[in-house]
This record gives sequence, C-alpha cells and structure tokens, in this order.
Amino acid sequence: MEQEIKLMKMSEVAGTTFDSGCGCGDGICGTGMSVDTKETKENAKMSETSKDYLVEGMTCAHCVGSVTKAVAGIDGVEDVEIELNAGGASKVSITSEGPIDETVLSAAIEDAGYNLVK
Ligand SMILES: [Cu+2]
Repeated sequence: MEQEIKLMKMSEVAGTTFDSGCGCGDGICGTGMSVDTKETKENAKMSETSKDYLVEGMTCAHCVGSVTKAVAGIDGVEDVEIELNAGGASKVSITSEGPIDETVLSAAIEDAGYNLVK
C-alpha cells in the first residue's frame, strides 16, 4: 500500500511539471528528452551519407558561399563541398547524418537564388 501511494505521488508530480510548462533541464522531462537526442545522434552517425548534386547558376566564390550557407543550414547536413563550374552546373557534395530530403534541398538552393539540377 505504501509503495502504491508513492508511485501515484511521483506520477502526479511529473504530470504537474509538464502541465505547468517547466523549463527544467535535468528533471524528469529533461532526462527523457536528452536520452532521445542521444539515440537519434548515434543512429544518425551510423547512416552518415555523402552525396553529389549539381547546381546551376553559380559564377563566383560569392555564389559558392551563398549555396554553402543555404545547404549547411538544412537539418542534418554536416559538410558541404562545392566544385565551382562558372556558367555551368557545379558539383555540390553534401555529407549528412542521413539522406537529405531533396524537396528541402531544392527549396533551400532556390531561396539562395540558384537551381538544383539533380
Ligand atoms: Cu557569385
């Protein structure tokens, strides 16, 4: 009986914490969140991917910088390397924590003012 009462109290505390929108980093909810993050990162490392794309419209180092910045801002992207082919399609090598969503990639590149060929 005593154990049951203690368990109920703990879940009540946890529920209250969530309902009040706590900002704790090391409480019950904070611990749960950090465990999830670690698992995601470990899984991501296992599936690290490197893929080449072609982007049209880059003509100088400034363009390369713009595209690099745009691509690097995408979730999961770890490294971006661009071989500039001024006036043609430049090779963009992207290393990421997993497959990149090409819709997101294409949108990011278009936002920067360039065109993802493939
Ligand atoms: Cu330029």
